[in-house]
Amino acid sequence: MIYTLTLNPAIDRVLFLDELKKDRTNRVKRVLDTIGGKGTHVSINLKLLGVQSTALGVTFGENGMKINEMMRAWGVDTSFIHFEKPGVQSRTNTVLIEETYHHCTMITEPGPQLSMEITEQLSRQINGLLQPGDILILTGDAGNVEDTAVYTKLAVLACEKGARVALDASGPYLKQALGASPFMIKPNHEELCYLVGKELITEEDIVSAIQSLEPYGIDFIVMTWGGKGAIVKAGAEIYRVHPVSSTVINEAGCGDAFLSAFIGGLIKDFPVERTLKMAASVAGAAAELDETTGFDPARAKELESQTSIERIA
Ligand code: TA6
Repeated sequence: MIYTLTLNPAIDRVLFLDELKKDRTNRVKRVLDTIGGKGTHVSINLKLLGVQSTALGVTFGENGMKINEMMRAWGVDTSFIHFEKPGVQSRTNTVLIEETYHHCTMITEPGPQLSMEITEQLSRQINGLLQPGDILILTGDAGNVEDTAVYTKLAVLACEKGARVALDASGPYLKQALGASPFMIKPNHEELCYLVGKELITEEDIVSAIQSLEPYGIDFIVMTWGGKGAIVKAGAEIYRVHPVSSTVINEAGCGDAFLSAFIGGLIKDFPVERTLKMAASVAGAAAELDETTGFDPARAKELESQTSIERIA
């Protein structure tokens, strides 16, 4: 079984306007509320790929109930730890889509603060659920958690249960959890630069940065690169995954889509190149949707023929 964990899930409010004009009143053309938070997206995308998962996480108030309902509406099993606290809600993130110039700007709220106790509660839940061979996907912002070692502690626990851990986190949370032997990490370009402590300009810079993480023994390092595709270490090989040319409407969530399809390919035991083709095409199809989650499987299939993967190391 695959479990996703979203410590700080969100409603994504997507606002469509022609062009944002600062210091002016901007009247949006369209508003769309969709599900947000990375783990939630991974569970939904896996469902679209025919792969079952259970979405774990922490939700608050009416927004939290809405997130749970939206996940159920997608047919995803959930087991969120839910709190009702006066005046506290799961967050709403805002995605500004400027249609004139195809800009996609994400504005995330901090979300409700989670005290130290949440680590214990999540540890008990995960300890009761995980079986050897399961996969736990730790993904999304953890800046709202008092226990900055929460990802590390949960990853160590998962490994002790014989499960594998995939980590899609940023900043200190990613760096710290490397020591907990994740089998996969999915930094974006900026997060990889932070991880190795330097600006990575060229493909060669990125390859050597990925190789410098060798001592951590991570089987898969998936660096997503926005509109430039991805660079992926799979075992001893490193691949360049070129972006498919899709009609980009909303880039938010494409990294989650890429990660979902990559995990889906591993679960289905696809050869690496086929897994990478599927990941690139699912990410391309996801970019064509107004929503920040989901993708059109038929469109992803169409785009697969346009993917180009090359081994670069
Ligand atoms: O990757 C897209 C997305 O999950 C959006 O849906 C938005 O909710 C944001 O990223 C959440 O990211 P964060 O790192 O704040 O958890």
